[in-house]
Amino acid sequence: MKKRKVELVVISDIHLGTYGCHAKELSNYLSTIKPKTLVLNGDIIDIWQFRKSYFPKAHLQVIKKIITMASKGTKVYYITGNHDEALRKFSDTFMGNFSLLDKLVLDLDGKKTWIFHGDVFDASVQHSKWIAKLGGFGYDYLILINRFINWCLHKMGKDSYSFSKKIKASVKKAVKFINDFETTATDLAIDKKYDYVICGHIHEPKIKEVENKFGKTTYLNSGDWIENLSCLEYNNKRWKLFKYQESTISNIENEEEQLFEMEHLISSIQL
Ligand SMILES: [Mn+2]
Repeated sequence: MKKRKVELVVISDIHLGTYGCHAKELSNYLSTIKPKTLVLNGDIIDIWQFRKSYFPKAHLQVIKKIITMASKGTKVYYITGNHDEALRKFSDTFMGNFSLLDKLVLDLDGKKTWIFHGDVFDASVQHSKWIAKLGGFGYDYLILINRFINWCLHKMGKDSYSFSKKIKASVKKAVKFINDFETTATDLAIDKKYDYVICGHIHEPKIKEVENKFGKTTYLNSGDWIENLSCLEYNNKRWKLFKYQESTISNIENEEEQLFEMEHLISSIQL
């Protein structure tokens, strides 16, 4: 298969090592691209929620694909997030094409581009329980139970249903949190004269131009690989929000894997 050349790809919030992670779909996507630069913008390996017993092949496959990319010439920047902050003590490590960082500034065709995960705003943005939930075990189980229900719905020929998306949309606080996050990021970016500010963290993919009385900037969020299956691509001076085709996502494709996940759910409930 001929791979699509892309100048820059930004991916965040993969959460490898959790039930919610769509590693197989991400793996499929990674097989189709050949980026010059790949930025992994935080929460890639979920060290917070890491269970020794849960790291399926598909999750390992994602890591392998990224290492292969780096060995074939892709410049890989791994920016740490709150779920992989254990890696922060190794920040500013450079090995060949691979760099481990807290934040990154790139020059994209003369535009100043500021990239960081975004958890740094958790203290300044009004405290929200929603964001704490994104990091909790409860959220991971909610996703897993949701998948099981969707599997049943599919068998009955019905459409899938997303609990957490519904919760997120209906809870005013969650909406306010997202707005506050974006405002905080863009105010700072305008103040620092960045043309683009790129975050992850809040699992809300977006590209929007923002203007305040001091100037303007473009806010970009790469989303996540739990629910939105999204990332950012930059090519020929243009940004695109990539979304993995909904129709190609089967919740749990492989019978064997599905059994594996269900056994896990049952054994963890028994605990
Ligand atoms: Mn995060």
